[in-house]
Amino acid sequence: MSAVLSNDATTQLKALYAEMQPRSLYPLWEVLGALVTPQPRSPAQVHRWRYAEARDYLLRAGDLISAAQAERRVLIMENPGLPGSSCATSSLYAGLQLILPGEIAPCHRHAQCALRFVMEGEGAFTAVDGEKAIMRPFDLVLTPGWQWHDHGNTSTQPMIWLDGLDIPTVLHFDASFAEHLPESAHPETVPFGDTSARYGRNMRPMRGTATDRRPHSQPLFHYPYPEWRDSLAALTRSGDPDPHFGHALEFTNPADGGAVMPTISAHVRLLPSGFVSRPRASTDGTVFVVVEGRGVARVDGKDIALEAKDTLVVPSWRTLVLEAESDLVLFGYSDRTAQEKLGLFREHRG
Ligand code: GTQ
Repeated sequence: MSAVLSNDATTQLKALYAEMQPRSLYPLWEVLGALVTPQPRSPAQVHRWRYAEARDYLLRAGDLISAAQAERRVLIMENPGLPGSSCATSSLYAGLQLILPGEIAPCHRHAQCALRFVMEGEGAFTAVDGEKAIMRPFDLVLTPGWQWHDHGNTSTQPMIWLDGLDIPTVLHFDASFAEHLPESAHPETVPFGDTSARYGRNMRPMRGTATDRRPHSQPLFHYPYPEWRDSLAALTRSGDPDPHFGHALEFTNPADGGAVMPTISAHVRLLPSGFVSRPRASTDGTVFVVVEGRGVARVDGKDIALEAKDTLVVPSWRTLVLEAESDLVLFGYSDRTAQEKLGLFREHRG
C-alpha cells in the first residue's frame, strides 16, 4: 500500500482487518506488491552439492537401512532457501539414490514423473513396466508418470544416481496418487533393449498390432550416455558453440518431439575449454550435474567452482555465466516445458 492515509483511517483499517480475519478475509492492498512482483523473486538459493561429501553420507545410510526398508534410500538435495520443503527448485525435486549389490527397491508407481541420471556404478537396473534399463554412468533413464518401476542391483558395486522428480509440482496441484505392486519386483515381461529397438530409431510398431505395447505418449525411457555424448561430440565438430549455451542438445520424447516428460525438460551441453558464456537468466530454475571437466558458475556475480559430479541448482531469474576451465559437460533439468505450456516461460539473454 503506497498512498498516505490519515492516522484515523490507519487505525480504523487495522480494526477492520482484525474484524475480518476470523472470517478468512484479508486486504489485498497490503500484500499486492509481494504477490504480483514485477519480476521473479524466488526464495530459492543458488547451491552446490559436492558429490564426494553427499556420497559419504549416502553410503553411511546404506550401512543402517536397506533399500527394501526405506522403499527408496535417497538423500534429498533440499534447497537451503526452501527449508522443510524437500524442493531443489520451487517446482522440482532432486535426490541421490543408493542401491547396494543384491538389493531391490520395491515396485511402485505414482503420478510424479521421474528421471534418473547415473552418477556411479554399472549394471544395476531400473525396470519400467517390466523391462529393465541396465544403467551405466551418465545414462538418463525415465520413469514417466504412472509407469511401474523398481530398481535392482545385480552387479558387485554400489550404484548411485540422481533422481529428478516433479514432486513439488504434483503437490502444488494436489494431484498425487501412488500404489505398490504386491510383489517387490515387476515380472520381467520384456527383454532388455526391446523398447529402444521398437520406438527409439525413428520408427514405431504399427498401430493396432500386438507389438505396439508402450504408452503412446511416453514410449521411450532410456537415453544411454554413449549415444548422447557422441551426438554432443558431433556438434563440436560441425559449428561454433552458441554464445549462451555452448553446444547444447535437449533430450526429446519421440511421441511429440517435445520435452522428455510433461513437466520436466532435460538437456546436455558441452562448453569447450576456455569458453565463457554470455549471461542469461530464465524463469526455469535448473538443476545441473557436472558430467566432466572443471569450470566456474557465476550467478549474479558470485563464483561457484564446479568439479565432476557436483550438483548445482540455479533458481529462476538468476543471471548465469558459465566458464569452462577444461571441456565442461553438464546435464541439466528444469520445468521449462511446464512453463511453456502455461505461457509463463521467459528468458533474458545478455
Ligand atoms: O525411485 O521412485 O528420489 O518415488 C523419490 C521418490 C525416488 C523412486 C525418489 C520416488 C523415487
